Amino acid sequence: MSLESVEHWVDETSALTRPKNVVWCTGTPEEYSNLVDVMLRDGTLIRLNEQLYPNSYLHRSDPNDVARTENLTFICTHTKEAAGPNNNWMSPSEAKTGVGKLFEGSMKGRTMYVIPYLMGPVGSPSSKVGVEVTDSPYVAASMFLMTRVGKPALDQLKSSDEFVPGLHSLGDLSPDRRFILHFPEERLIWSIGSGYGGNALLGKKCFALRIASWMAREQGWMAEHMLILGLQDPSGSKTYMAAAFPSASGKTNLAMMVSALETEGYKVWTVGDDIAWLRIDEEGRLRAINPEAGFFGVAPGTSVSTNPVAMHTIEKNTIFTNVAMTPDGRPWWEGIGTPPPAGLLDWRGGVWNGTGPAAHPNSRFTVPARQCPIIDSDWEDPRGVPISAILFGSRRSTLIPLVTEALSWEHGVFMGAGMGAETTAAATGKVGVVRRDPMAMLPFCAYDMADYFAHWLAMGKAMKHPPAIFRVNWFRKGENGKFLWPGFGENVRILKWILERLRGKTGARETFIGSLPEDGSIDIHGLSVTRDQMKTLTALDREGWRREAEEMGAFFRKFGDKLPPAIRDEHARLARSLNSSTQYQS
Ligand code: OXD
Ligand code: MN
Repeated sequence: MSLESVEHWVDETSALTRPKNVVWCTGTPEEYSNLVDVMLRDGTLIRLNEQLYPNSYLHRSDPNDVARTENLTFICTHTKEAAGPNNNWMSPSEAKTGVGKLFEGSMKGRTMYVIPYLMGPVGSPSSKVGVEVTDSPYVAASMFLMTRVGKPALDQLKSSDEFVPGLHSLGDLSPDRRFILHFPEERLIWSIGSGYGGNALLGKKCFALRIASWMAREQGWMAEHMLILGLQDPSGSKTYMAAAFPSASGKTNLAMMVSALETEGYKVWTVGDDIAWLRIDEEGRLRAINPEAGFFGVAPGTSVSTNPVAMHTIEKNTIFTNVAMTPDGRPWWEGIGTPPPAGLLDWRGGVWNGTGPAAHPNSRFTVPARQCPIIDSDWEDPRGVPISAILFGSRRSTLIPLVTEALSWEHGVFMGAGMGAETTAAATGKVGVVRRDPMAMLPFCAYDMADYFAHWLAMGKAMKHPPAIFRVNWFRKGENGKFLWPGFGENVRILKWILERLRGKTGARETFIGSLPEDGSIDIHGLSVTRDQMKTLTALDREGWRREAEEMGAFFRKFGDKLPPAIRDEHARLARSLNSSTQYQS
């Protein structure tokens, strides 16, 4: 039944895009190697050193096409209000006719790949089917690494009618004719003019976050930009946490952390590094699955000291995009921990002249998750893993303490809703400016964020055992411009503090921004961080918070009357504590 609807949609799509042939993917290893062969022949892929990086390749994208383009990403709902002030909006009819024209004959002379894929573990009530049609073999191969292609999806289609169609064409790769369109009401994705991951691997941001955020609100679950990790304690018991951070802010590093407290028995296990789908179980707890089957991680800064687990994960079967390449065929990037060798080729393929980055700042690795040496034994459990804590984090060089515990679910939702973040290279635009990025979902929530906050509040009410919420910030800098906290594997010390808070085993001082660690309650034995630094990292800077509260207010006011009263009240409470006033028109 549903397979027929897929076939019907594929026929329509090929009539529109007119490819030279159509290939249905069933997900076998042979298909993957055929795709690779096609790309090795036409230069889309370059084989890396087969001894050191078996079955691994380098792809260089068009230099105009290296990151998500939020300005060219649209939500096409019947009313503009549904998309909210946080999205670019286009009417569905304008989108279908205007952008439809660009798809006419866009696949001429190319092969169209039809990729049925499953987001989520096989057999999970949370898992969902997508079908991507693409004229890019690079996108097709990447989908093989990032999702469960073929049989798992077709099997699920036998028992359910629901699938999310996604049409992708490279078009002519011109940013002038690039559009990433979402039709959440009909669960449809159209993307043209880009081959970059977040714009083109439609299972990821387009489906698993934007379309899924819409479905989640309708169906009473949550689709979040969150890593999922398990923290094992010395007794061997595991506590799962989900953490939302904006793009390129260390989610992969946190999810794959080699704990600095491993000899004491604290160890981290990876469930996912980017997206979580969360549901309430029969006992009233929140459970999370990782809808993806691979990692699309940021390469620069990844090294044996910052993320040895990722370095092992990407030793084989990996596609690297826009990294530099050494003369002996190894991938190279800034921060990899080895000096750039003579004759290094930069991300564009020319000999690197030593100025500017050799690897693109948003260069990536794409790799199957099962290769991760610390992948959690339950990462594919159809029920998902129970979540005890939710963390919100972002890059903030000032103000935001190392860790703060929310005073209640409502307060935690407010913390996430008001979160400011310094921008990164994962999206085009200026890097390092603070913008409000609620729950790290600003680029990914397909509907009015005021309704999204209301959905979070409602989910909290529906749970008997809601997770505790924490705000974290590893990115504080001192006056010398250096980070105050060592980060990476040392972040386990903060996870340990969180675990102790969950168990009521350590003290915190309650303040109007939340509960801050009591002096000495964060385990810093063996670290060179001074007590003064710890004081700065956990201090409350009233003047800074006054500005922060004002900036939050300016952001919240964009949502007008729709802003849920609980968020308004939390904001007013914060402002009152700072002796300043906030105003909302009502
Ligand atoms: C990503 C992103 O690729 O958030 O995960 O940009
Ligand atoms: Mn992401």
